[in-house]
Amino acid sequence: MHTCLRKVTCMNNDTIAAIATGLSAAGISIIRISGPDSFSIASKIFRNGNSSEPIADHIAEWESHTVHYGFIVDGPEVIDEVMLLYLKAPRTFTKEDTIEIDCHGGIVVTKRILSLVLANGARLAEPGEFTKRAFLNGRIDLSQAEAVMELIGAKNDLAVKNSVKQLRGTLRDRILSLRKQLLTDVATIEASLDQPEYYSLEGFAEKLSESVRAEQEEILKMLHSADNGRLIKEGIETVILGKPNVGKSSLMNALIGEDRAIVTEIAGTTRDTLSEEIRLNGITLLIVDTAGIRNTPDPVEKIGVTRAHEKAVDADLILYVADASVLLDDVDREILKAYAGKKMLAVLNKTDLMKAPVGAEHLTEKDIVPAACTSERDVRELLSDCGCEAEIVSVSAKEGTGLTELEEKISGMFFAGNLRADDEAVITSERHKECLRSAYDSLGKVLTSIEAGLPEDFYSIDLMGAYEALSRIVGEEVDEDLINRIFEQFCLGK
Ligand SMILES: Nc1nc2c(ncn2[C@@H]2O[C@H](COP(=O)(O)OP(=O)(O)OP(=O)(O)O)[C@@H](O)[C@H]2O)c(=O)[nH]1
Ligand SMILES: [Mg+2]
Repeated sequence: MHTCLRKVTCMNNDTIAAIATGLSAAGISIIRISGPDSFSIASKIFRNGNSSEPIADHIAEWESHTVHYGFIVDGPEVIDEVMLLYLKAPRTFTKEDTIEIDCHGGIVVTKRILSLVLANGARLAEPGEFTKRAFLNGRIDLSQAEAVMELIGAKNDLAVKNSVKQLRGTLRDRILSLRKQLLTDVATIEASLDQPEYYSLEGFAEKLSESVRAEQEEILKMLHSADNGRLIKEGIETVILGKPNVGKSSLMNALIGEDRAIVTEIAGTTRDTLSEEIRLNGITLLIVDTAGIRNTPDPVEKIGVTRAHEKAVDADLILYVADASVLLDDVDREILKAYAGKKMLAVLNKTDLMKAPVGAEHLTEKDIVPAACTSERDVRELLSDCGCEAEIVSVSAKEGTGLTELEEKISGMFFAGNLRADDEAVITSERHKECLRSAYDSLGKVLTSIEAGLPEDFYSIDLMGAYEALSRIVGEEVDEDLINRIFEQFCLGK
């Protein structure tokens, strides 16, 4: 189906053009042209170097992958001084003849050159059409094309790294090797059904179930990586939770580096949830400040507390904040019990209040701590009482101490080391996840058939079902509609 799709689309291969750079005043802009008429269009609007000669006669003789200095002209009018990249098929992104014009970055100039290119025979490219052509012309598979899109939209270093891995074909290679294994299984079954005198199926069911289980395990690994995939792509939703006045909003402000949330000494200051995005050691955190948890008659604050709980339920990480200058109580206990199953980090804030005042450094901690105070040990005991497995970090949101340790702890809790060392791309796409799930289910059916002692041709049907589901990831066995929907999400000029 794949080859057929390619043929259909390549038959009416016209020449497309678009502005490949962002439309704002910049040093340079790039106009990209791809398709069979790219060179003839360039020859009509480009004047080489200092010569006043048109280039029509020479362009076919140019060496591929060369850069040419000159001017874009509309008849006698010179529009801009440019560099022109001349790239002959098939060693180009789209595998088609390609021209790139680097012009001055003014919006008006760039648009004017694009109009001129269109007036001379190109059609305005649809969003993602260059990448779509790269896919349809067999330069990249669908997972690589999707990686291009993810790379453009990447919000953090890890997302960039991951999409580059996928772009280099790590996912494709894994899928192809799984598919090869499935085909070998099917071929063995078919051969023995066709020629039972040469191929025996003796003991085959056991071997097959072993190999199907291994394939399922591989798929499961990829599906598990999708949990990380979402966090990499969208960020880790980190909800700050705790009693009123413990310094949640102060911690939020300290982490994002600006006075975003209102801070006062009045308990119950924060009423609504407030989200901010930060990048931390290459990952993205979506930090959510919430209203302090307490039983309150105030209807507005009550709604705030409900919202805090709603956010906490869906959080990827809870930063539970306790105030070192007051005692832990039943509300702390309730909070910890409610979220014992979640990924959590305990933050003991206001530890600056536990320090010896200037001139009294000779005093021991015991002499200077206020009567009501909480130590790391107290927090640890309560955590363990409530069944929470959380590490504790002592900080002062006010003085900014302990924040680096807190940040390191947070990033260490996610993808700890394994993603960096691991050379495999993480699944970030819902589409890939669906295909993997469907392949996994088909393999499950093979196992059920084996256990039920059904005839071998039943195995083949579901093995092929898994094969097809995996093929959809790399863009085979997919219909044109889906292809169009995927590429429509791209930006113009890519
Ligand atoms: N000494 C000291 N004071 C702090 C620290 N962090 C916060 N505070 C103070 O504690 C008070 C409460 O801080 P907030 O950040 O508003 O506390 P909150 O948890 O957001 O409070 P609610 O919004 O009411 O739930 C303010 O007066 C802060 O200046 C800290 O690390 N040290
Ligand atoms: Mg607050």
